[in-house]
Amino acid sequence: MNISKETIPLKILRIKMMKDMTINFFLVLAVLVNPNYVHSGTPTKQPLNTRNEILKTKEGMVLIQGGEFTAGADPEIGFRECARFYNDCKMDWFTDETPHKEMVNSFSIDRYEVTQSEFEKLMGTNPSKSRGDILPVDSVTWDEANAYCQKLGKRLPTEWEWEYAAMGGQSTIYPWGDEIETGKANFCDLNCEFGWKADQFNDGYKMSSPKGSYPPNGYGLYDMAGNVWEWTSSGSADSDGKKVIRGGSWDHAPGAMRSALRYERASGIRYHDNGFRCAF
Ligand SMILES: [Ca+2]
Ligand SMILES: [Ca+2]
Repeated sequence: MNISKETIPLKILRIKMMKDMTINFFLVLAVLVNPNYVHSGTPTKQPLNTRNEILKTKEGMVLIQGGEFTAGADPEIGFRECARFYNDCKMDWFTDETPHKEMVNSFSIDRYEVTQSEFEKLMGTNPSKSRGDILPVDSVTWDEANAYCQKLGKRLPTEWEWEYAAMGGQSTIYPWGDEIETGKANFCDLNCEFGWKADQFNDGYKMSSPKGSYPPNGYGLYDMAGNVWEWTSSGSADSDGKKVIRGGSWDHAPGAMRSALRYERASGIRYHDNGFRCAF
C-alpha cells in the first residue's frame, strides 16, 4: 500500500481527532461518575485532591467535600424545640451552641453507626446493654471507640466534621427539616420507658434500633440523629476529661435530634446509649 506525503498528515490528524474524542469522552464520564472530579486547563485523569480518591475507596464510608459552614444554632432554637415538649427547659442549656463559622477539610465518615457484630469481630468483646448483631454498639468508652477506628486506619470525627456531616448539605434544624417528625429518627418516643418520653410520637423502638432503620440524610448517612450518641475526637485531651458526643439517642428528647446539639460525657463512662462511627 502506497502512502503519499499528503496522507501522512491526514492520518496523524485523524488519530489526533480520535484521541481528543476519547479524552473528551472519558472527561464527561469522569464528571458523571464522580461529581467531585476536578479538572483544570491541562486534562488529567486524577482529581487534584488525590486524598479524596483514596477516601472514596474506603468501604462503607461516604466522602464529604469540605468547606466553611455555620456551626451551631441560636440558643433560642434549642430552647424552643425543648419547650415544645417539656416545662423545665432552660436557655442556659443551649448557649454552647452559639452560631459561628467553622472550616472542615474533605473527609470520609461511616455511613452507619458501628454495629455490635463489627465491634466484636475487631475488638473481641461486646459491652452493649441492648443486644443484637445489627444494633449499634453501646456502652463503649471513648478509648475503645478510638482504638476501634485506629485499628481500621480511621479515627473519630471532630465534632465540627460530625455536625457538618449531620446537616447533610442542608441548613435545617433537624437533618430532614425544621420540624421533629415521627419515622425520621429513634428517640424517646411512646415506646420509651422514661418519664420524659414524648408519647406524641411512635418510632417503633423502646431502645436502640437496627442500623439504618430510618431514612438517610442528604449525604446518605444513617442515624446521625438519634439511636445512639456518637463520640467525637473533640473535648479534653486528658483521658479522664470529657469528650463531646453528638446526635442524641433513643433515651433522649426529640429536641436532642437537632444537628447543632452539643453534649459531653466523661471519656471513660459506659453509658447504655453511647456509640460511635469512624471518620477518615
Ligand atoms: Ca424510640
Ligand atoms: Ca446516632
